[in-house]
Amino acid sequence: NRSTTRTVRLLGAPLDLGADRRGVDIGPRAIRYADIAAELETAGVRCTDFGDLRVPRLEQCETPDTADDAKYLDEIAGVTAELADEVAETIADGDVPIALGGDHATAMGPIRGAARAADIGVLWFDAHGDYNTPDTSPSGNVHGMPLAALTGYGEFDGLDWTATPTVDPSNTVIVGARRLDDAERLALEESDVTVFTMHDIDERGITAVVEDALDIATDGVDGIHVSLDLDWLDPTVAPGVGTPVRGGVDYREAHAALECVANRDRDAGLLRSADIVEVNPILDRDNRTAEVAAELAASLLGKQIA
Ligand code: EXY
Ligand code: MN
Ligand code: MN
Ligand code: MN
Repeated sequence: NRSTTRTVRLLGAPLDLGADRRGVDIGPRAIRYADIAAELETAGVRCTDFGDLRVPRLEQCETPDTADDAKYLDEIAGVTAELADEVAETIADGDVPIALGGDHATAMGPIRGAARAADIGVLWFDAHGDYNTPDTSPSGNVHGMPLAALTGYGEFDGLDWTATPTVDPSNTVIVGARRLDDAERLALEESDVTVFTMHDIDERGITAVVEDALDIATDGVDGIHVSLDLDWLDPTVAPGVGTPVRGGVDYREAHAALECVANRDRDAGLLRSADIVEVNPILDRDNRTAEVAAELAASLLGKQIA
């Protein structure tokens, strides 16, 4: 049980080198304009904002070869290493870091940072598996690969840390998957990562699925990281994403899911860090997706909505 007021530290990471569609680098700003700070305060936490990490602009990077199997991997490795340091420092200061992406390659930063201080499980809310490797990726886009890298699957040239798992695959759970590439699906089946699809949510309901996901993610570890890809939601609710897939969770299900996490956190003090990624304001309508992102952050931090 938690008696003192927690402080969330926002860490902006305008990283767009892992995705094809331009605009996801404006995500952190849009989420701030959606007033994530005020939303978080309604959840009873303090909120501080450490501004944005410096990210190389795509125009200034060397253009990758069309055959490049992991585009901008070096630059992404550099940015996420810095973000990992910021996250580790935040946790050492006793605060809760929330990284604002940026594309989903961003998540390598906070998860690497949080895993330095403790053994953690990961809840990965996403339409996708993000379990491709440079060998299996159909696109060469690194935002389709972070979960493989983090669980030590596949070969990532020049990323030494991927040789061993940052998080144990048996404490890694994907929730809401509905589009996996063929090789990715096979690799996931052979892995110890748990995948709950939209089909599972249809059949069993969101809260039953998330309770199971929490049991798995928290088994034998000290805490969890929550990775929230806005394309987890249905595109009618969150249109501002680069890789939308129909048939996602609705607004109520999304809040209910994060409330489950918050309830478990309230009892056990589990939440070490989080990221909110893939908000693309260029593709959005009236900043709706950033607003949903800000509200979901509040649910994750314990705000109860009616
Ligand atoms: N599986 C596809 C790829 O690897 O290219 C699409 C990945 C999208 C990844 C994102 C945002 O969750
Ligand atoms: Mn993703
Ligand atoms: Mn996704
Ligand atoms: Mn509720």
